[in-house]
Amino acid sequence: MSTHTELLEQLRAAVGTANVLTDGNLSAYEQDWRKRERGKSLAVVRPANTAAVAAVVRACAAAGVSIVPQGGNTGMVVGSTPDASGTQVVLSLQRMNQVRALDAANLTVTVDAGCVLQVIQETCEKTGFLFPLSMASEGSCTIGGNLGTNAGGTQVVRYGNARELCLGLEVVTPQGEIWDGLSGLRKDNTGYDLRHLMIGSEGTLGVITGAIMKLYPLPATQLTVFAAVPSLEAAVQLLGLAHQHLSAGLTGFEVMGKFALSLVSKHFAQTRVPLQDRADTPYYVVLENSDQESEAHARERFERLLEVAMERGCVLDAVVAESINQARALWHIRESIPLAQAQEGLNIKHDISIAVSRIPEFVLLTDALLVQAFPGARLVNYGHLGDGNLHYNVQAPAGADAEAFLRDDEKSVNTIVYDMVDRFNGSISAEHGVGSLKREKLAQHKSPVALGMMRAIKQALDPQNTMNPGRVLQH
Ligand code: FAD
Ligand code: S2G
Ligand code: ZN
Repeated sequence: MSTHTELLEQLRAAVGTANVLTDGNLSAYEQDWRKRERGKSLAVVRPANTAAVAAVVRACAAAGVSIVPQGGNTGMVVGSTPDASGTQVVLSLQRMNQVRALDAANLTVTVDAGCVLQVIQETCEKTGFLFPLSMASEGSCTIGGNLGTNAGGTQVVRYGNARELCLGLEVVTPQGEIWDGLSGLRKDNTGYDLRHLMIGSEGTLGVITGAIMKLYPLPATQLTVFAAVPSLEAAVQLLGLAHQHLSAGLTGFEVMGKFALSLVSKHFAQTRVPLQDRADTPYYVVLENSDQESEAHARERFERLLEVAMERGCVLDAVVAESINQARALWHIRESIPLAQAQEGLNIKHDISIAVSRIPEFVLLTDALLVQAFPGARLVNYGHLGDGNLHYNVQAPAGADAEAFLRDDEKSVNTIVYDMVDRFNGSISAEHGVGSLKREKLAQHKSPVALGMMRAIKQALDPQNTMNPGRVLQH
């Protein structure tokens, strides 16, 4: 019997025959969300609990078969799908999807890794708490993937990213041992912080099976505005005023280029985008304030901010949401941009971070280089300006063959953008991680000392290189 046949038998014994998928349409597990690469797995395995995950990992380790941990498969850098060899096991956490416990006094919630982000948000809200990690993929992404990629989203400016919201992990190591780090302590200085080593490791150092996350009180008031601004400089100025006037209440600050919004109007006609007819506004901002003070006080501060911003000319016009539904509609516009881009076709993504103060200059210089080098290419610029994180994406010229554009031009587009990111001391991946898509770029842009330390950690924890090989680091 071949090792693969033997292994498949062991996997069926570990998780049940129905949860070892080897044929039929497995594209949900083998095709990445951006449709950049289609892999082929030896099997997709869906364990129901941590002990079963450990049994799967042990069996694969003994057979020398690689594992690709997978949550919602919404990742942007081809990190959660198998390669084309047909020899890797996709370990899907989707059956481990329960909220395990909520501790009101400790302000923590303990969840299975396969728990969908939106389910965690809604479960906590029902019990009067806020779990603040939020992004457009929250209906399908899982907390395990959020921690695997150290995801950011639209409330980082107030609450931080997945890393800052995590107090502990349960992990199955590449050798199939279970590390229970679910203490939920806010202070614990006993040796290396293994939790932070695992967060952002993109499934290359172990399988996260559980997590304990911070909770916050639900805000008493939420105020949201959709503003038309005359330039990126004005958007940065508005951010400064928002920090000044709203202080800790500033919860979200997103910038959207006019062309990015035009894709939303084009592909989602039912989504009304306000203030689009202004010829003098290349950029728009969605800004949110939320806190515990009374509606009257919060509104007074919010309106004062907008007054000063208009006096200073950094806001030309604005729509303030008059209800929670209107606020949701304004956020829905912002969150529709990546979906509209996908409808428009294959595109080149740059998830970059630069010091906020330098973003306007970065965009001015890089736009000019790209427009000159690739006439007709369309720049879809938007993102989390509050954290200095832009989704500086490039779409093929209108009517052009997008596949050919990526095949022929992606490398040189990336070189222009990432060389400029280096010049501005930025990061080539602010929140999506490296996966396999940016592995070469990481090798070029990260310092040799940093890469050496990462390789030493990978060698120490996964010497067989069976945990998501070829992601983050080259073989
Ligand atoms: P997957 O895609 O399944 O996996 C992602 C990575 O994590 C892979 O390397 C995988 O191996 C690893 N992994 C998954 N589960 C585990 C586990 N249990 N243990 C160890 N490793 C694991 N991302 C942002 O940061 N901010 C955004 O604003 C944002 N917006 C998005 C909007 C849209 C429309 C889409 C489609 C994606 C967006 N993303 C965003 C990207 C994506 O949603 C995040 O990277 C998310 O964290 C991935 O979660 P997932 O469960 O889908 O993980
Ligand atoms: C977002 C989605 C990825 C992209 O919506 O904030 O992270 O660039 C992005 O489309
Ligand atoms: Zn984002």
